[in-house]
Amino acid sequence: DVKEQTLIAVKPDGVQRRLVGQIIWRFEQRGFKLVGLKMLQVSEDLLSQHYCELRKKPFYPSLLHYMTSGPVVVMVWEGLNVVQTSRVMVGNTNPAEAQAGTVRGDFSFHVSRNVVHASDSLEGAQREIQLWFQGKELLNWDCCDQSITCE
Ligand code: YYY
Ligand code: MG
Repeated sequence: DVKEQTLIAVKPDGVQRRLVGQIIWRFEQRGFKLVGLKMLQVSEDLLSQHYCELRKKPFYPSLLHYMTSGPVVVMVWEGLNVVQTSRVMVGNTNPAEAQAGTVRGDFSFHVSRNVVHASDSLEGAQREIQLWFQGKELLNWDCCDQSITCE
């Protein structure tokens, strides 16, 4: 589905380290289409919904603390297999196991400071996009190279 969408977020450590541009560049370079983008200071309420599956984990309190420690940049990217491909581009959750060439493998070494978030499934992506964005914040537009890259 060329209209598949995923949620990518540059976490507070990535914003502090001025990695936003490089991370956006990787998704542009791969050929995906940006359909939503904003910078915000996240509330604990939104984060607890975003990470609802992790709330029993021992690292959960420090995860919330870190994710609310500064602004994040959150994006929706669109394209064929974008959910799965983005996970590959972002790399393993634990940067020690992330391949060089992935965002985490190139920019991080600690699991709790892994720079970026990417939805892990189609259903997860849909849930997260609805949580972070209002429908009107997502643009439906034609990218000029679409007929060349994917049809
Ligand atoms: O989807 P992904 O971000 O790759 O990993 P999750 O298992 O969903 O965990 C979310 C988030 O939690 C992870 O990116 C860092 C943090 N975390 C942690 O601080 N310590 C762990 N042992 C596991 C995850
Ligand atoms: Mg996850």
